[in-house]
Amino acid sequence: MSTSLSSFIATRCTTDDRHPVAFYQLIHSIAQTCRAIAAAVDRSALAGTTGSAGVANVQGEEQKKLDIVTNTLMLEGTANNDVLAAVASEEMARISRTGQARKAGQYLLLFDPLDGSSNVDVNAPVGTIFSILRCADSTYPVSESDFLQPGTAQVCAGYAIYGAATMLVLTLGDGVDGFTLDRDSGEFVLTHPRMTIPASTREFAINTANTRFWEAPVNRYIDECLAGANGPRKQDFNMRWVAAMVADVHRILLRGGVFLYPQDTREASRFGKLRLLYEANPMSFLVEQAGGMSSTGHERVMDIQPHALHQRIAVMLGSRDEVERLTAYHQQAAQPVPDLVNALRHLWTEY
Ligand code: AFP
Repeated sequence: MSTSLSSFIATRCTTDDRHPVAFYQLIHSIAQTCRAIAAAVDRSALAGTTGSAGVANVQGEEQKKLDIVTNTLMLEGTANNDVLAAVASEEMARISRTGQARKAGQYLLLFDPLDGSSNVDVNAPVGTIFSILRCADSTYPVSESDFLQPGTAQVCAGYAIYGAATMLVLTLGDGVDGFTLDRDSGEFVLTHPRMTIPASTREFAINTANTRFWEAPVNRYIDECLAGANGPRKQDFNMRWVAAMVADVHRILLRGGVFLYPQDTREASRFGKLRLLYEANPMSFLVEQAGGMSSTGHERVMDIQPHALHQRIAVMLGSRDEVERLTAYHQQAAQPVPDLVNALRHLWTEY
């Protein structure tokens, strides 16, 4: 017999005493909202909600009409939850419910309501990414600094993908489960229990239009993949790029692979394109829970102490063997100068 998301959550609620009932109701509300977002995406061409809204978000990026519609749906869909202290969104400059008096045992929700929103106009996959943190008990009202917790503090993360089918993929910190929306019954049904990422892969995802801006370790890694069977890797690689992180990560959760959005030399202070709190941390949590790995090239993404709500970060995640290789290339690139100098000194004294 198939397991619905509702019964999956109900079972967790009775067997897992780490969280109150309202926490599981929050996950249920997020799933219901994702169902509403799927319908909004589905109808966008008919409803006239494709294209640009003609305004920019806090990061100076053009907002699509659906970015605004889906952000409102997420805010409204989670509004009536007693344990939700405050909400932060990639589409909002400030947190919602600022200054609210907090109660003990509350949570914080962060989300990107429509990841890859430009894809909507070309009928390609998009998604919603979310992350839940505990809100520290304190006498102060909830503020932005409450959200600045490392990825390791997440208690739940997930995404919905609106593609050929709508799916919800979820972790509560003990594995990853995938549910497919049954459009007839309106229920999410467990179709992909215990998702795991194979350790090795021959598939990578990166926007190669940025090649000239990458740092040396990333160029080395991609050059070696492209050299295929005749190169040092001695095997041919395949490449995919959907331009929606949700879709690229979903493919990796299903069949392995590695996804890179590295730091590049265009804006030295930006440290990458993807948002740490709304994209990198929740996806890293899911990938690690599925047996994969996630790094900036220099450190584990989930260990980073955030300093700003909309902070950006470099991300390399997916199959363990490839992410380990990438971090090794970054380590090697960080230390050659003294070694070279010593080797030259050694040669010089021998002569
Ligand atoms: P939007 O949500 O603003 O469309 O950005 C999507 C995204 O952050 C991420 O989902 C993609 O992996 C990445 O941008 C694609 O970026 P490029 O357009 O630079 O390839």
